[in-house]
Amino acid sequence: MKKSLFFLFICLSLTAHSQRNIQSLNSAWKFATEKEPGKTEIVNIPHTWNAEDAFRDGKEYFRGKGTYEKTIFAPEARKDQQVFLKFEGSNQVTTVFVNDQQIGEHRGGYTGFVFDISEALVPGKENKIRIEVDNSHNLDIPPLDADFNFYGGIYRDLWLVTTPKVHFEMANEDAGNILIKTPEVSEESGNLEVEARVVNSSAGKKKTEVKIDIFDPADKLIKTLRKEISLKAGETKKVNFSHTVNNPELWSPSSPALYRLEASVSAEGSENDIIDSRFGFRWFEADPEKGFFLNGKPMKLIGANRHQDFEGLGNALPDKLHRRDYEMIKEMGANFIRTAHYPQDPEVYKICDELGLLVWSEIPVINDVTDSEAYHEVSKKMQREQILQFFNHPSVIMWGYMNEIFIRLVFNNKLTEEEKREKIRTSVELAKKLEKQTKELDPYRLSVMALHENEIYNTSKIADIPDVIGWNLYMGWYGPGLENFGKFLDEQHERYPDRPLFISEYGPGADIRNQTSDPKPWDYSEAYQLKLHRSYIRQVLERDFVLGMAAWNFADFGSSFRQDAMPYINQKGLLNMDRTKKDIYHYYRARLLEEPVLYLAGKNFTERFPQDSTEELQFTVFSNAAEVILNANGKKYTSEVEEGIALFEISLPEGTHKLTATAGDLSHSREFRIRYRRNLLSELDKNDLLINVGTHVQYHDPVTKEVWIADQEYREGGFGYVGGKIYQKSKDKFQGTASDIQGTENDPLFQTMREGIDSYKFDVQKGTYKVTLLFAEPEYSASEENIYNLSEVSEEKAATLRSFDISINGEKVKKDLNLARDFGRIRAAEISFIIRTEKGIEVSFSSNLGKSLLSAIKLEKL
Ligand code: GCB
Ligand code: CA
Repeated sequence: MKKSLFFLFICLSLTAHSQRNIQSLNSAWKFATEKEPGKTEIVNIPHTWNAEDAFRDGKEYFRGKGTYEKTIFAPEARKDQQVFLKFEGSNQVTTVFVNDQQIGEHRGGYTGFVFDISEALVPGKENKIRIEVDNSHNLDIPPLDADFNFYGGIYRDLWLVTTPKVHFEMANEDAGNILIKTPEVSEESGNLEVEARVVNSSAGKKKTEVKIDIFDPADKLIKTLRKEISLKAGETKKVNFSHTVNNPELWSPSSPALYRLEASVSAEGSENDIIDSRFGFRWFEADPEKGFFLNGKPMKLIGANRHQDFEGLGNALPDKLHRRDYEMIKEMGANFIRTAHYPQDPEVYKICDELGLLVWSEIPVINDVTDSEAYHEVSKKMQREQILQFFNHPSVIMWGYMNEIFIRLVFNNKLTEEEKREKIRTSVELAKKLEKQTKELDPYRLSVMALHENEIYNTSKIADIPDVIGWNLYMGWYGPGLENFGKFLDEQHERYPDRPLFISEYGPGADIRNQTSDPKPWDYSEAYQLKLHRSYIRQVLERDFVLGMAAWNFADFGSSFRQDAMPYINQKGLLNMDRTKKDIYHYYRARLLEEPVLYLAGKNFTERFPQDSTEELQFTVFSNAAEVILNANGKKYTSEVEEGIALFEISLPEGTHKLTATAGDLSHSREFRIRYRRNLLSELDKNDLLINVGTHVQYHDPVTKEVWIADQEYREGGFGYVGGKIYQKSKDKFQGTASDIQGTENDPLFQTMREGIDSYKFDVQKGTYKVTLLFAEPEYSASEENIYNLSEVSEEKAATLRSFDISINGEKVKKDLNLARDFGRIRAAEISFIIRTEKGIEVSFSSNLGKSLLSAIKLEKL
């Protein structure tokens, strides 16, 4: 064919349709696990088999093999096409069989991969597809260990892609097919380098033309580039293009301008393959002294880390929920997101491009490494897949490759010094390999790793390897003192002035059922969450050298071995796991957004119990106005806004009050119910009295809607405890026990308690009452021995034996209560007593051995 004819052919085929066919293969798979092979069910992808058991059985959730099967019909025409299975993510070893022939295996649960099944398919027939997925612990595959669940299954979309015989490369990890680089960008010009790989899967030699169309953000065609190449049968060739766009529209969080590139390859006698990709022009820099710069302008990066699981779904989310999360992150005023510890759904990177969120994406090399060739190779492959798959996204600015890699080593006292040295050596070696690979694949972005607060990262010199260092800092939570955060940063900056620093994680656990105006570390209150985040934001904003900060975590997430206020859930989220917002989310809006924000806090703290009219209550309003007015009980109060907070301390009469905050044109109201503690006993006819013993925290039961008020000391004429101490595992952690209390969902109520308590007193009137005592034995080692056998009990056992008697108004109602023996350890127990009194109720506790305990008490008038 002459050249002109050849072009005519191309033009004709171009006006025809795109020949690549992409269809989802999500529906109706026959599925079973090796745990229950007889139990097959029909499931849809995205799918995980751990959506429930990871929250029911804790760390015992099923990790093993699951098998997916279905048949697909391959039309005759498939003979002339290439057919691929394209996975967006499947955890963690995936093996594909077509008609029982093994096609391939992919290791790693967080990146995409593609299998060419063309040869194995029989055209004109039903073909059997079997996919085995295994999420067993595997020493060769990161993550080995982490504070999140490794849900098994094909948990992201699965696609069936058919292309013409001559097509853009699909194989392996190059799922992006085309790399768009912008090595030099300025206001005046944007340099574009495009690298495409074309494959000839046909039996003969092919003369092809590769064409690139570039469209501006208004989708106007601005340039067409062409190249002719010829390919031998079976050959793959790289094709490069370059172009300069003058005065490019720059991509940024406030103006996320996206260009688009369409690439097509056409070959004589064959149909076109067309693909497209978005990209953007921006440049950035991390200055160790002045902080982060985007497009030449300073920008403090502020945002959050995000895990990919969701209430009830495990990690198997529809795209819509991924998108919704990032929309909420943007609506919070954030400009930054770290994809927690692994690459996320492809949809995530698209939406970050569209919304204007800067991204740190990392691979799950976390907590520990295996000193093996295999582990190192899988890690490298993951990094390669992540980089190539998400290369074109202007939102991505940093590639991460390790998180807290020495944390297991530091806490593992079984390792010998020699073993520790070996771990350090192999980790440093791996970091060097990953750094090298990252830079080879992508010299245009920053490399980064996240560290926990420990000198070992400096002494091992691992912290000298990447461009940027992220510190995961938990002062005021795992360690003491909020102000130690800033001190630590200053010290690091002074010692390593050339190292750009980022705060990759920070935040306390917070449970919306726990409320107080007097927050303390580990009380899991929303107020403590506010206190910590407020302080950290201030300390970062005071320091130009800090590039930015990412809260841990955007939302609560599943972690099977955790025992927070809600077992199996890490509760450091700004949102709950179902994505309802905690108050702190609104605080970030007030701190970060430029548009006016006003939010009267206390969504989950609308019931207040001051002593009486003399005790002032705290009301908090989040705003970015200079001043906020609060209307309450017919009075107007004014407060200046400091660090996004207007604080009102006012006293209110009993009753229900609608409070209204106003600032400028905005107003926000909320109803609060005020009851005086002084009057609670005289109102027992109407309301029961419930007390969360052993803590300053008020607890809201979301099921019964009951409120258990914070504990108080007894005073004449009132009610409260006498004697004893708040039970605390450690003196700085106001949680009681952290254990998962069996037999209740109200863990925080039972976790906190008073130990050695002498009595609980209520100065009530004559009448009949029901007194309910709530307990939990907090010690795993508590002895079940009988106190009467004490002479036969070893000293060691006697030390863990807890036995006490209970009397009410002088009458013994319970003898030798041994919680471990009578109910079990770490288990919620409740005992109610019906009593008549002429005057007052005194529940007293006397110990036979060990200390008495009380977690909560409820008084009802019958
Ligand atoms: C960390 C880890 C993260 C944990 C977090 C926590 O430093 O990087 O995976 O979830 O702390 O909550 O303890
Ligand atoms: Ca309690």
